[in-house]
This record gives sequence, C-alpha cells and structure tokens, in this order.
Amino acid sequence: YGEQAYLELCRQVLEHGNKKADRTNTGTYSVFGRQMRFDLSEGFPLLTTKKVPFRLIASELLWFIKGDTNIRYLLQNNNNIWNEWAFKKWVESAEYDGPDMTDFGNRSQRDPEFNKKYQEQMAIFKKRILQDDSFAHKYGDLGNVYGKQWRDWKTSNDETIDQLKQVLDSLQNQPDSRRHIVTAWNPEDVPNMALPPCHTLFQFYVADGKLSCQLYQRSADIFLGVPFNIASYALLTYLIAHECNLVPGEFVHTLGDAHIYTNHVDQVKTQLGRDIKPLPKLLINQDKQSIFDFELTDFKLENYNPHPSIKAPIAV
Ligand code: UFP
Repeated sequence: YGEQAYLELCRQVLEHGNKKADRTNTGTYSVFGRQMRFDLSEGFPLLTTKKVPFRLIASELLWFIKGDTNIRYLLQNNNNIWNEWAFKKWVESAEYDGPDMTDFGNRSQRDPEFNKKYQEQMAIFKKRILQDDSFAHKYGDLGNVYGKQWRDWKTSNDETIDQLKQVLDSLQNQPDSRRHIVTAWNPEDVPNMALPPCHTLFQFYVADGKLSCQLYQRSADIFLGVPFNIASYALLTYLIAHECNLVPGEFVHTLGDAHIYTNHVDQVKTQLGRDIKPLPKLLINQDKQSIFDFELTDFKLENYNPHPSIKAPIAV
C-alpha cells in the first residue's frame, strides 16, 4: 500500500530486475506486471521520500484536461517537462540550421561543451514557442498526445469523441457501469506521436459514494516518471470525484514494463535509505464544480514536508 509499495517495487527491481537494453540506449533493470494501491482518503499520494514538484504535475494535468497538445501552455506555466519531445521535432526538421543536435539527450549529459550549445538552442526554441504563433503552431505541437485522445478522439467517419465528458456523464448517470473508460492508446495515431502514451488506459469505479481509478501504464520509468504519474491520476480522481459529488476512493496503479534506468540506480538507493513521512492534504477550491474550470491556483497542498529532491538524467 501507498509509498511503502513504491519503495518495495524499487527494491524488487534493483534486486531481481531483468537487465534489458532499451530504445534510449541507457539500459534498464525491468520487471513486467506489477500493481500498487493508494488509499486517497488517507491523504494525497505525493511521495515524501523525495520532493515531487506538484505544480508541474497539476499544470500538466490541466493541459491534458483542456485537450491542449501544444507545449506553449506548459511554458506559459513555467513547466518544461515536455520540451525535449518538441525540441526533437524542431532540430530534426529541414528548417533547423543551428549546431547539430543529434542524440542531444545523451550527449548533453556527457559532454559539457555540447551541453552549453544545447542549452542555448533550447532557450532560443522556448522563446520562439512563446513569442512566435506560427512557429509554436508548427513545432510546439506534440501531435495526437493525451489531450487530443481524451477530448477529441477522431473516429473513422470524421466525428470526434470527448471521452472525458462521456465518462463524467456516465459516472453521474450510471455510476454502477463497468464501462467508465478513457483510452489514450490509439493504434492509428501511435506512429505520429512524439511519445506513444505511457499511461495507456484508465477506468473509474463507484461504490459507497467513493470514486476509485485504475490506470494501466504500459511503460514505467520508476524513478522519474512513476511519482509524477501517481500524483497526476490521484489529482484527476480528486477532481472528478469533486465534480460528481463523490469522495476519492483508491488509486490502483497497474504497470507493464516497470523499469529503473541504470543511471538512476544510485538515486534510487539514496531514496530507499529515507523514512516515509506523513502524507500531505490536497484542498480544492470549493467554489468551482466542473473539472474544465480549474486553474493552478484552485489547488492547495497542505503539510507537504518531503525529503529533498533527487536529481537524475531523463532518458529521451
Ligand atoms: N515515462 C513514464 N511516465 C510517463 C511518461 C514517460 O514513466 O508519464 F510520459 C517513461 C517510461 C519510459 C519512457 O521509460 O518514458 C518511454 O519510453 P518508451 O516509449 O520506449 O516506453
């Protein structure tokens, strides 16, 4: 249960994980098919054994909920978590004429000289996304990522499906339904996506006035991705419960390929040496009802006193 289950998973993967090569050429220790449960009534499941930036999680979730797929909104909220994926499209395009950025993810970590150039190009890229509408339109858009699939799924006869609205309707009108599902995995779109969805499909469940959510995550970067993913779906569950006049129940997190990158091992060991602290509380602005109206300032985290954050390189 809870953070204990997360730390247990880390331990297990370090001890028994399969050493596996991966797309990013980093190397991982990996297991397949695991599940963690978080009781949302006990508090908000933001890890306490390292500091997890709630602000970034909340603005990313609001971006998904809006159906937005352009990193401009994230940059306006000082959120840089999707930059690399948009930047990659830019530097691989015919229009880019700056210094060679091939394999910038790995090289920027190994080569300080290159890293300087990379930081320069990234700063120019961000500025243009914020200031130049047509550039942002062309290079800020990540394609058919989560926001698109949740809110604006294209059907074969050119209609669209708003999965999030549909699930809100079904939760309110047929709470006992076993079909409260939103899927981000659209096989037709996967080839055109900056990153095929890691959180693939989620389902809600109503019982005893409580709303629970289960996520199937096909690929899980246990150290960097998973703490975000837990908090993001917990927040989504809180928001949907709020709109539907339900109380948050459980978040059930099911993982496919759950891996620790070889260059995260020391960081994970540091984290495993720390004690779990009490969970924070999440307060939501009670003057708002619809999940489509929330802004960052409508959330308040109370009593979040985690251990310090732990830095680690992200695999792109
Ligand atoms: N990843 C996560 N959670 C996310 C996200 C990405 O863990 O929300 F967007 C990680 C999983 C994996 C990598 O390490 O990103 C995606 O690579 P791949 O598509 O090869 O599975």
